Amino acid sequence: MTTLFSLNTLDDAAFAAALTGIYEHSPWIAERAAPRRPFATPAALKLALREVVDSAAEDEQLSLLRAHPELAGKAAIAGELTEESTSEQKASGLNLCSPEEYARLQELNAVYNDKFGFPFILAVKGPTGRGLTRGAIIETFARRLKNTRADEFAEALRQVHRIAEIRLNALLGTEPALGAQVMDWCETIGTWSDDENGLTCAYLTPAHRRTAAQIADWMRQAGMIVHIDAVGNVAGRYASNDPQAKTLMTGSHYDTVRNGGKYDGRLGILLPIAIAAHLHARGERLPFHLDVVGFAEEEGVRFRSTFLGSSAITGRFDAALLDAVDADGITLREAIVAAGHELSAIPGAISAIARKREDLLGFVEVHIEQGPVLLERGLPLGVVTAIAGSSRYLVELAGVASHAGTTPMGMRRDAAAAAAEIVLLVEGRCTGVPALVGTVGQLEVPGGSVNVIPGACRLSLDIRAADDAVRLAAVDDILAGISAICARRGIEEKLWKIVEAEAAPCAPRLMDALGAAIERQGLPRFDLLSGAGHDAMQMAQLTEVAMLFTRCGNGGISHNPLETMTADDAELAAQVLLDFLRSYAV
Ligand code: HGY
Ligand code: MN
Ligand code: MN
Repeated sequence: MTTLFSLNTLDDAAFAAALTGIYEHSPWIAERAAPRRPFATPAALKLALREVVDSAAEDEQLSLLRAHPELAGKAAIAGELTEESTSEQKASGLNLCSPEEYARLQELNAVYNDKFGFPFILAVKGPTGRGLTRGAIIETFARRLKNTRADEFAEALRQVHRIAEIRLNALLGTEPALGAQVMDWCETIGTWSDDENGLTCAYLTPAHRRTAAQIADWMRQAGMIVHIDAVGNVAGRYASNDPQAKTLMTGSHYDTVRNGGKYDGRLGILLPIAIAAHLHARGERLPFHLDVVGFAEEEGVRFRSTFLGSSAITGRFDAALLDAVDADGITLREAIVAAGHELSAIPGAISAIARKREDLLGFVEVHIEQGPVLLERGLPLGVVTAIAGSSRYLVELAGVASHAGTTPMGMRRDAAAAAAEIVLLVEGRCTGVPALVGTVGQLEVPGGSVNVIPGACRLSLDIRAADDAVRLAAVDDILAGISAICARRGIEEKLWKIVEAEAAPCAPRLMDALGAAIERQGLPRFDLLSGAGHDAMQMAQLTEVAMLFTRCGNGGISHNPLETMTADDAELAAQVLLDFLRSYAV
């Protein structure tokens, strides 16, 4: 049985020999990593091997890629695959392709090799290590074919490292049990959606309430005391033996954007539940209450205002929002009543949700990075320094709808043309300014027709920055720019501010504790800014906060069905949070 201890104590040649099958036909990688021993953890060993490859010359990296067989290719047919590749391709049924699938793979192999000069490489055992379906493999193959060579070269190397990680797990007999559990739970609730294609779980819809009930159930099974509060937060407590103990909070949101990903928010709820279950199975209690909150609403999809769940926890819930209406004219108040709460009790029940500062030790949120930074650095985890502040607006432009064929260009009051200038204004103002971003995410011509000049156009603004002064200056310039565009074009503008969230710095003491736990996993601490908003920025109004980021695959994409992560990274995040909790000095 190979263990980390044996790998650390073998001589260099025996070490390299023990890792022969980890990187396909490429012994040079383990040979170069050998002198860096001893490795404190498997994660440290994996990182060292990755760093050998990433620091190698490009032609060595290319030879590594070319050492891999095609999927269901000639080598597979000729039975010339390595033992590892044979079992991996078999685990995904690549040895059982239909004639159509086989023909498609051969066609993709040929085009891919011709375009990139190396074979398509994919960890076919997938995010949980249990195997992708042939359909998912073929879809990924076709999607990555569109990459630039530089991007695809980097992605192919990342897939090689993922294959090596899965092979090392098998060699060492280490399975990411907590991580796989969290991935499975994300998969389960990821199938409950407001519409049949893609994951949309908006506030208090049937899918949202089914998800809440399931999260509550998993909390109960983990030995937690659970209730769902008046705004739909699922609040679970893994209680300390000391009833007077203070409380450390963690959690994230379980609502999603339209057609979103399975891990945004949900990872940060399900991962601490898996930790509570782990502690419960051991009868281990903490010197503080561990409260896990599934915040009911963070994305602002249904009622346009964000952080409804966490704002109730911080005592900053805006009661005026109870009259907000969704696209079907249902008010927030009606939605809460439909979710089973007494109308008369609502205002009091919401204010009763608020937590007291003096009861809390802090709030720590685990969340996917939703960007490419950790992925490109080859790091599974990062410590967040601050969460960017954001300003969101809705803009309505009113021009004159008129005949597309008879109205001379100089006589038009075209609302969509004005909107187009505004999109470029936002892009231009925010480009080139560090840690400032601007987005027009919604842009529509209500009731538009092909042959009618748009008389109306609606759009959204989302401006973010690490520094509030930078953000507010950009907002001022953009709003002034919109007025100038509308004045010049004879367009009437109306705009509503829907979100104003200040940047939230993370607490150095909590960051340091997370960083130390990451280093105890044999990984380097890496700090980074969060461009995405999170419940932690709301919780920062009430207590000190910190965030632990996990790496996102597929180029770091998020708010998209392609959002992905691995069970191994979820496992590392769980081990780091567990260590953080056990080491937390009250
Ligand atoms: O938009 C955001 O930053 C978050 O994902 N709601
Ligand atoms: Mn999100
Ligand atoms: Mn989120």
